[in-house]
Amino acid sequence: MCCYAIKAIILKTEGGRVTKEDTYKAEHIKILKGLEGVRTRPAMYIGSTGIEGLHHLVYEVVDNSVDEALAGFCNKIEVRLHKDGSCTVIDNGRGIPIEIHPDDPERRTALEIVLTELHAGGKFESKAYKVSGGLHGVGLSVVNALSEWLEVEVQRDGKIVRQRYARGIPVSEVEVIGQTEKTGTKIRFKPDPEIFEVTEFSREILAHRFKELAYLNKGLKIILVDERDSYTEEFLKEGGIISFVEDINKGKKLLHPKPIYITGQRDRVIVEIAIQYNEGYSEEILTFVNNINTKEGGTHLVGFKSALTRTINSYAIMNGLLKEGKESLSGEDVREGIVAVISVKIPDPQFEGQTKMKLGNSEVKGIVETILNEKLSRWLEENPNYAKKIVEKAKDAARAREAAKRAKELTRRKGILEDTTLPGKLADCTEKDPSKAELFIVEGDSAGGSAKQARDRRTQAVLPLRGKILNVEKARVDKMLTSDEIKTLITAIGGGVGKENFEPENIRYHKIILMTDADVDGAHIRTLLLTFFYRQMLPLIEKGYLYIAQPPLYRIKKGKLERYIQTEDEFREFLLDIAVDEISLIEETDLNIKKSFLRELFEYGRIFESFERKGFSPSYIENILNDPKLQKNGEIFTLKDFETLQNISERISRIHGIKDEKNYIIRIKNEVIKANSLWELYNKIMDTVKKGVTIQRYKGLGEMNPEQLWETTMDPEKRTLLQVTVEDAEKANEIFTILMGDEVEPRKDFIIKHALEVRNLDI
Ligand code: 0RA
Repeated sequence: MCCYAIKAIILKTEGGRVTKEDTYKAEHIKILKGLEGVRTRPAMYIGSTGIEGLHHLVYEVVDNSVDEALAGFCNKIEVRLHKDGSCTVIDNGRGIPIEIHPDDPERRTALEIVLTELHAGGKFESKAYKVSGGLHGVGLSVVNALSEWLEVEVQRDGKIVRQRYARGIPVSEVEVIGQTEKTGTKIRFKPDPEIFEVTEFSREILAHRFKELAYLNKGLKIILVDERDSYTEEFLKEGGIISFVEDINKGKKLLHPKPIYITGQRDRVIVEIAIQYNEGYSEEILTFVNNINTKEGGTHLVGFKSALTRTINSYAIMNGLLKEGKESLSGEDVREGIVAVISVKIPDPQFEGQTKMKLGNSEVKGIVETILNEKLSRWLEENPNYAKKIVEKAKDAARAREAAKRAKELTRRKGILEDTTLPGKLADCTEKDPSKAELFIVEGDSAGGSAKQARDRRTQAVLPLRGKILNVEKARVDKMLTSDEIKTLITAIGGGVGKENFEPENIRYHKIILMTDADVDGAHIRTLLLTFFYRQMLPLIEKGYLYIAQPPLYRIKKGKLERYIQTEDEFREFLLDIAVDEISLIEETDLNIKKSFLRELFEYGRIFESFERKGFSPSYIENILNDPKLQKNGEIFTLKDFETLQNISERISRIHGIKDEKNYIIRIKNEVIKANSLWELYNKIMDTVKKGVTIQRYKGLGEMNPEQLWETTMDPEKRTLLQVTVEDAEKANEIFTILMGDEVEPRKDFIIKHALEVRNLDI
C-alpha cells in the first residue's frame, strides 16, 4: 500500500513550480497518507486487529445506515455474510451523495470522498446524532482502507452508480450502471487478511449487536443473512427499549406489569428511559449513547441514579410512606430489583475511560436528571399502587442493609479475637481444612445434644439453633440478622454476611448441612434458613456447600428385619410389598395386575386420608363419589385430587373379579374378605399389613438416640445428603415471601394449593 503514497510524493517533487495541479496532488497525498496511517496503525482506529476489530468494520458500515434511520430516511438494513469472507450491508436510506463535491479541487464525487478521506463525514452531512467520537464512527474510509477490496453501489437521483476500491484506493471511476426510482446504499467489503488476525465473521457476535440495535431503534428492521450456511434472522422491535426491559425481565416476578417509559429532549439531547422493577435483588441498568453501549457508564448514568433516588425518596415522604428526617432510602435501596435501559442521543459525545465506553459530556447529567425527576414523579403520582410497592421494596432493602451492616460489624469485632470467639454453642471439629470439615446446623437443643454425641469430632461440627426463636410469626430475613442464633451461625461459618461483603474463601466448612425435624415446624425452619442463605450468603450455595440432611421418618421392624425409611413414598412402597405377599385376588390373576391394583388402592387411601385430615368425613366423600348429582354443590370438586379418586375407583371396578354386585372381594391369607367400599377395603388391608410390623415414626430428631442419628443421618458412609441448588433456594425464598409476606391473598392461595402436599410433614 505504501507504494501509492510514495508514487504521489515523487509526482509532487518532480514538479518545478507549485501549480494548482500541485495543490490537488498535495490534497491527494494527504488522503493517501491518511489511509496509509490507518493501515499501519489499525488498532488506533478500530481498537484491535483481532475478532473485535474485525466486527467493528461491520458495525461501522451498519452504524452509517442506522444514522440514516435516525434521521428518518431508512427503516430496513440487510447484512449478508458471503462464502468468500466478504460482507454486504444494504440500506434503503437516501444513498450517499454522488454529485461532484463543490469544494474539492480534484472534482471528485462526495461518494469517493466519503470512502477515501479520513473523517470526511462532517463535511457533507447535517447528521445530528452521528456516532462520531466513540469506538465506531471512525468513518467508512477506515473500513475501506482495511479491506482487501470494497464495492459501493448507490441508488440516488434516479441512477445506480458503482465504484470499486482496493485497500482504500479507487480502482474504478464512479460508474452509472443503471436507472432506478429507489434510493439506498449497498456496501460490500472483504476484510484484508494482511491486517486482521481473524477474518471469519461470527454470526453470534453480529446477531447480538443487531438485536441491541433493533431494541434501541424501534421499528428498524435488521436482517442478517448468513450465506455460509443459509441462515436468516430478522431483528425488529416495535416496542423499542420497552421491549428491551421486558425481555430482560422475562420469567421474573414483577412489581408492576408495564415498564415505566420516559422520554424528553433538552438542548438537542434526546433522552429515552425504560424502567421495570422485579422482585429480585440485583440491579441491571444498561446505558447507551448514540446506540453505543456505554459499559463504563458516565454522566447520563449519574444523572439517572441521582434523580431516581431523589424522586422516590420525596414521593415516599410526601405520601407518608417514609418519615421525614428519620428514614431515607439510599441509591442502592431504590435500585434493588431494577431493570432499566437508558438511551441518550447527543450531537457531540465525548467518550472517556479506559475502554472509551464512558460518557463524559457534563451537561448530560443535569438533562437526564431534570427529565427523569419530572416524569417519574408524575408516573408515581398516577400509579399509587405500584409506587407503594416500589417504595416498600426499597424499604425492605434498606432494612436488610442496616441489619447486614450491624451483623458485619459484629462479626468483625468478634473476628479480632479469632478462634476463641467462636460461639460457645458451637461444637467445632478439629479439622481446619474447610474442604474436609462439615457443619451440622441442628434444630433444637435436644437434637443438638444427640448430634454432638453422635458426630465424628475430627471432621464434624455441630451448631444447635433454637427453632422457636427462628420461627417467630412473620420473621423477616433482615430481622433474622438481629437474632443471636443467626449471629452465632454467621460467626461459625466465617465468611461474613450480606450481598457485598460475603467472602466465600473464608468459609470454614465446605459442607454445611441443615438437619431439621420432619414436621411442619422443621419445614418452616428449613425454608427460613434456605431463604437466609439465599439472600445473605448466595455464593455459598453457588459453590455447592449447602446440603439438607435426610433423617429417617420411620423405623420398621418385621420379624428380624429392621429398616429405616426416609420418605412417605418409601414407606408406602414397603407396606405395599407386604400387601402383595399376603393378599390374593379371588380370581387367578397375574402378579402385575395384583400389584397395580394394590398400588391404586393405596393411592386412593392416601388421598382419602388427606381429605379426612382436612375435615371431610369418609362417608361424606363416598356419598358424593357415588352420587354425581351431589357433586355440584361441594367445593371439594374443584380439587384435582377428587378427580383422581373418581378415576381410580373407576379403574379398580373394571378389574375383573374384584367386585360382585355390591362388594369388593379379596382374600387375605386364605380368608375371604368383603368390603362395600374401597375405603373399607383399604382399611381392612392396612390393618392386616400393619399387624406384623412394628412401626416407629420419628417426629423429631430428638426421638433418635445418638447411635441411631449417626447411623441414619450423619455417617458419611451411609447417609444421603441433598445438595441445595440455587433454584431450590430461590424457591424457598418465594415460598417464604408468600408465607411470611404482608400480602394475605397469595398466602391463602398458596396454603390451599399446597395443603395436600403438607401431608408428609405432620401427622
Ligand atoms: C453523507 C450524507 C448523507 C447520507 C450519507 C452520507 C449516507 C451514508 C451511508 C452509509 C451507508 N448508508 C448511508 N446512507 C447515507 C445525507 C445525504 C442527503 O442529505 O441527502
